[in-house]
Amino acid sequence: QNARYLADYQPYPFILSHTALDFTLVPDATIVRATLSLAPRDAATGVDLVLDGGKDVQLLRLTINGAEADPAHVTRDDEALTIAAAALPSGPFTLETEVQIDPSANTAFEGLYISGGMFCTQCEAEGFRHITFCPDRPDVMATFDVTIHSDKPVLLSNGNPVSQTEGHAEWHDPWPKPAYLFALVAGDLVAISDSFTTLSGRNVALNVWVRPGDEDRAGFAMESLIKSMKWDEDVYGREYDLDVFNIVAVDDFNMGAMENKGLNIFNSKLVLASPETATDLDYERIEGVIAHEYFHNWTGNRITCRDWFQLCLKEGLTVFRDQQFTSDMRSAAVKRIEDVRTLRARQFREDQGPLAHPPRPDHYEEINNFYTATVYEKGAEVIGMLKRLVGDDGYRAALDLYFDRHDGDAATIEDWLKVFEDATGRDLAQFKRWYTDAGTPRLTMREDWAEGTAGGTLTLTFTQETPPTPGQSDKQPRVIPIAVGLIGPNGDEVAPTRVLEMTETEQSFAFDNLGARPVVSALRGFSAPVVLDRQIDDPTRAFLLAHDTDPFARWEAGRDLALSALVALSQGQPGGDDYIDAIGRLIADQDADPAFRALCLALPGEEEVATRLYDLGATPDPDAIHAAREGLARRVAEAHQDLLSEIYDRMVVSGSYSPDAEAAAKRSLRIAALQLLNRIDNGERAEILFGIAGNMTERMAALACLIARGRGQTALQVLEEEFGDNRLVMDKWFTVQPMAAPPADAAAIAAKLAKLPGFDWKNPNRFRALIGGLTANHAGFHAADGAGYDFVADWLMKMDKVNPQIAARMSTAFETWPRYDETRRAKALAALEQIAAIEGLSRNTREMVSRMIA
Ligand code: BAL
Ligand code: ZN
Repeated sequence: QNARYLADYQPYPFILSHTALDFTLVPDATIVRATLSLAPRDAATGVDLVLDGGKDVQLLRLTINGAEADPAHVTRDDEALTIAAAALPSGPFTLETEVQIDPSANTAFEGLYISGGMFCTQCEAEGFRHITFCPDRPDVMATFDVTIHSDKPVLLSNGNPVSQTEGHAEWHDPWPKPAYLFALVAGDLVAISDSFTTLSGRNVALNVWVRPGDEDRAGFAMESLIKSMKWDEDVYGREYDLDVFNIVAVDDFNMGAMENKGLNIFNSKLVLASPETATDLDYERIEGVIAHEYFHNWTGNRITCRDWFQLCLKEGLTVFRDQQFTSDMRSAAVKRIEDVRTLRARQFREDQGPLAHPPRPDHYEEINNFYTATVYEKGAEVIGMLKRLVGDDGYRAALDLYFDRHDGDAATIEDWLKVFEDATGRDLAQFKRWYTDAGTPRLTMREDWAEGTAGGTLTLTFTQETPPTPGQSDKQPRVIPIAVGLIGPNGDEVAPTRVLEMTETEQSFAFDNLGARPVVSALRGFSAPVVLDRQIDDPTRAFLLAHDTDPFARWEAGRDLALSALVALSQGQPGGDDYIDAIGRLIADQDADPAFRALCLALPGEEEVATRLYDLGATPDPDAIHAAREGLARRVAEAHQDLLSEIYDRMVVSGSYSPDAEAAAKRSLRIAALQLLNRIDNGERAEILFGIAGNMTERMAALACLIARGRGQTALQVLEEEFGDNRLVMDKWFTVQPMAAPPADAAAIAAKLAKLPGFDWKNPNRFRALIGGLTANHAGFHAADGAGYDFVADWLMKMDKVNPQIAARMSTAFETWPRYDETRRAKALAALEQIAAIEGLSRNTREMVSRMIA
């Protein structure tokens, strides 16, 4: 009964036109004076004024139009301050509050808190109410003036600087924004600076602020920002709109980063990078997340969400835009494969379990629990489908209309779909189900071949069905764009990609005038987020892996071949020969992109095999899956030892380190070869590589190989001696040990690491590093004795008291528990029930755990 419902939406009964804030920053007694310029939306209604405000906000003074408010008209509870209608003027009025807050006690990192001596904020989704009283909802938008008094040398807020003197700074943000986009930073910081000239010729000052000593690791973030600004102008025609753009790196941060207007605040792991400390993946993520936050300036800030149910309006679109950006900066084919892998690993998993929800949920208890793969990644997939259906020109016309029509608005999914309808003339009523319905559709494909005098006809019949999800038992058919191509028996493409538009539960599509029966390349580019079922044997998969012209479909064929082998092997049946042959041919192909070969060479993860087994109606056995995967990897290494050694020796990138796609691709292929060879050389190559590699990408890969072989101790010690004072490297050190360990040891290793003084668990990155390291070890976390479950549950209970957001997010490690055998299910359920029984459990964790138990 604590849920909030989309259907209950009402506009806020007051208009807030301007917010002036004055901060006197003291770690345990910060004073915030807020001046809100308000007016009743409808002068005749005479409603009470309800301002959000947490119990950590202590009210010192309240005036209305300069006069002290009569206490009889003011009521306060743990969540709000209410001023009776009788105390309010009938026209516009000014409400001033003075409150005291304690940033030093804020361990939840929502609102104003302190990280490494620096004051900083995180207000999305509902953090502003921990700073002062206000209407803390995204459809209430105001211009802001902010004054900061502090002895910290650097004082930042949103918008443009107005004045900066010692101990004092003023900022003005001319763009109306909701409170969740407010930000403030005060600290001992240094900037690396640059500038950008926008398409209309305005000069923007750019700064990346870091702690002194970190400057030499901030250059890549700045480069990424400049590339993002240019790309958004070139591809979407979007220009930046303030005189300054600031990015600040913070060590304690619940999320990856935050798009506050003109003042993006980042988790330091998504800003700081040097070849010695960051991997290629870190660099790629930094580039992508800097872009993501920058792109929010238009998709999120200039056009925001009416309410939090619409979160995917800004997040799905902004993820889609950052995916496009990365595709343009790097390899589009590789990026698509990586995105699909992430989608399946995180979002399909979510859709398949008790936490399934639509991209636009219709109710929630705690909005922080809905920053999910469904809202983000599936939200992006839905936009990809829209683009596929309306074409590139239709998409651009719709986006232009969206920016024209809704600039300055707090918009909805209905507004979003309407611009596509108006720009393209399409009816999107059925398409909307992608936003409102949970679950991953199962698409079954049947092939019928008929010879005829004018050539053969291939008829493809598709059936769609979406399994029930919590609260949604009956699903209607969706619009599914299915990209299909045909490959002739000689390996040539006989029909280029055609997008079939499926709208019915069952539907057939014919391809005429074919010479001989072709092989179908289906769901090219992963044209829709569905599970495709088709009758296909391993030789046909191997044929597609060799000949498909669509890189995604080609990779998928290899993936399916590997999965079919691993499914068989984990069930004690023979398998893998076709895969081993086909993969040998692929890696011998010197013309193929190294990154693509690396992706094909990496075996599917154990969790992915578990998912496939579950999809097939079997109960996954984590130990059997682990053994099957280890066995197959060893057989690949034995069968292709010479080829793999040659790749390993040849894919050395000469010269100084560069994080660009080409160099990273070579390293990824080399590492993929190393990981296989590691099964038969007992870690010898890994040991040498760890000692000589000049970059963290190869060193971490080598370290993981050594740990997997039970000989990581020396390397771990070396890394600790070299980087003991570098938090980001030490996070990797904490992650890799339980993650790469033999499963039987993983929980014990995690428990040992948790006792180290360096396990600064209140730091979200360190907590995620260790707990996430264990949960990423599939057979380790799901150990039959329940040690993994117990360890994680204990830490979630501890963290919940300090930082509920992090505890709730990490609890998703348990979301797959219903898949497993009875013993594991009983142990996982007992762990969840233990958490649920805690008195004073946060709303965040309570909601997650009760959904998982339900
Ligand atoms: N808006 C929260 C962080 C992000 O998605 O960019
Ligand atoms: Zn975002």
